Formats: sequence, structure tokens, C-alpha cells
Amino acid sequence: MFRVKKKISALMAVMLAISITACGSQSAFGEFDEDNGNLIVVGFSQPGAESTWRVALTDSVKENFTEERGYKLIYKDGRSKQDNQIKDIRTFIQQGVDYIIISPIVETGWDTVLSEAKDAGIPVIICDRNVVVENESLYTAFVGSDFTAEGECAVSNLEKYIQDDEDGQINIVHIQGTLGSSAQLGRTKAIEEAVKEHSNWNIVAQDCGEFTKAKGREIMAQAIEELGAENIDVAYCENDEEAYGAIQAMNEAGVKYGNKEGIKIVSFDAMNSAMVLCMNGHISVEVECNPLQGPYIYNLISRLEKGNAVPKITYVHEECFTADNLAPEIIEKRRF
Ligand code: GYE
Repeated sequence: MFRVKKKISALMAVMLAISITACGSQSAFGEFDEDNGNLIVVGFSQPGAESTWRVALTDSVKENFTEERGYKLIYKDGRSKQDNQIKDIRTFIQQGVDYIIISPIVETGWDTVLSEAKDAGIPVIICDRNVVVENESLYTAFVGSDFTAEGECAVSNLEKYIQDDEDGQINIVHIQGTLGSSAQLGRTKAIEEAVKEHSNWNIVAQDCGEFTKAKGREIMAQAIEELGAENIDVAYCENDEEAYGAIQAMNEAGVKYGNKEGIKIVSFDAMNSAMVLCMNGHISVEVECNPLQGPYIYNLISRLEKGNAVPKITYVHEECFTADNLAPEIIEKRRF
């Protein structure tokens, strides 16, 4: 069925290209002009390249959808704007791709463009972060993380590191990820609920770090200046880039952090370098967020190609790390 659709779209594309050329212009859809032969064409819309994690996700998808395996992958970077992602998805629809993979910057606002993809008969795989849509049939499957579980894992491990402090107040600087993204919503929910459950836990600063190192540094530096480092017990950073920024701010201000003394850092992603910091006790809790989702998505699309049913939700395997369960052999096995 998809091959037929592709042929029709290809024909439309040729007609469009001819009409544009006749007017003396270049084709607006560069990829149209290429002969994709029997390759299965997959459009991949990423929200941006804000973190090492995201680059690892891009690489993982690219490594799996190769020409040797019968695929042509068209990659688009939304440059941190939902509008750009929507435009990119519309371009994929116009190109008549066979599948669309979307890592959505935020959860809402996708109904219209997903309806357009559905009307065009193009199956959509949502990966990494999820979408909230009125009709779940607007996408075929989701592959990614369970962000609420990630947050809960972070909080339960943090409890172990600050239990000695029980008589005092636990003051938390909370550096959030991109507001409205599933990653931010799940990780934020967990710490906010933990604060409600512990009468001595307080969020003393909360700001959006956009999942970037620069913003993480800025927010932490401001918190140190305004609150005083001695009044901060925890830096809850919603990804490793933000944690690196917060660490830079603490280093610059001469503030201590780590399991032995000073501010306890919680972070998400578990990049290799952050795992080393966690093993050495500089970061107290590292929650793994697995960007190696290419094989999972490849498996789903292969099954769809054979006409087989696929699960609506697939959560990737993830773990929670502290200095107690880390060793060099574990870190060496990782890939980003
Ligand atoms: O934690 C962060 C990235 O959506 C899970 O986005 C992803 C997050 C990840 O920029 O590093």
C-alpha cells in the first residue's frame, strides 16, 4: 500500500518539478529530484541539537536506517522551534515519504499536522518524548522513555543522600528542561511530588534551563548569588548539560558539591562523562535516559513493512546510577 502511495507522490513530484522548472525556478523540494529506487524513505524530525544526548539519538537513527539496509533517511533539525518541526513534517508529507519519525519538542500542538500525515497514509513513529493528542490513532507507535519513572528513581535515590540532614531544611534549586516537553513534565512532577511529601524539602529556585549547559550555569550562578551556597542543599538538573553548567557555576564560585560535603547533584541522561563524575561521588544521582533508540524504531518499521502489528508503546531500557552501583566496566560498555 505504501509503495503505491509513494509512486503516486513521486509522479506528483515529477509533475511539480517540471512545472517549477518551466517557470525558470529551482525545485523547492531537493530530495524529490533524487531517484530513491526501491529504498524505503523515512523522514526524521528532530527538535534541535541542544545536547550530546540528542546528537546520540540522531546518530543512532542514522546508523540504523542506511541504504545498505534498504532505507533512505531524510533528517531535519527543527532548531528548537515547534513551528519548524511542523514545517519539516509537512515537507515530508509533500515528498511522499513512507514513514515519519518525530521527536516532538513539546507534547501538545500536533493534532493538525498528524491528521495531515494520517490522511496521506503515512505511518508516524513518535520517539524520545511523547505527544498528547485527542485521537491516539494519529500516530502508529511511541518509542522512548518513561519520564515519570525516571523522576521517581531520581527522587528515591536522592532521599538516601540527604537522610542525615532530616532535622534541617532541604533546599532545592530546580533547573528544568524545555517547558512542556515530556522529559521536563515527568522529571518535574517527581520532584514536586517529593517536595509535597517531605515537609522539610523546599524548592527555593525553579527556572527553565532549556536542557542547555549555558542556561544551567546561568541559573545556578544566580541561585548561589541570591540565596547563598550555604542555603542550597540540592541541584536537581533535568539533564547532564544543565548539570555541567551548574557544576561550572559552582566551580567558578568556589562552592563544594558531591556526596561527602556540599550540594548534592541529581542529573538525567547518564552520558559517559557524567557517569564518571557519579562514580567518583561528584554527582550523587545519575538517571539513565537511553538515546540509542534507532534499533527499536528500526524493529518497529521492519515489522510494519511485513504487515505485522506493532505495540503502541515501547519503553527503552533505563537504569538509575549512584556511586554504589557504578564501576569502570559498566561505564565502558556505554556509548555516548
Ligand atoms: O534528557 C536531554 C535532551 O528528550 C529525553 O532532551 C530527551 C532530553 C534529554 O536534550 O538531554
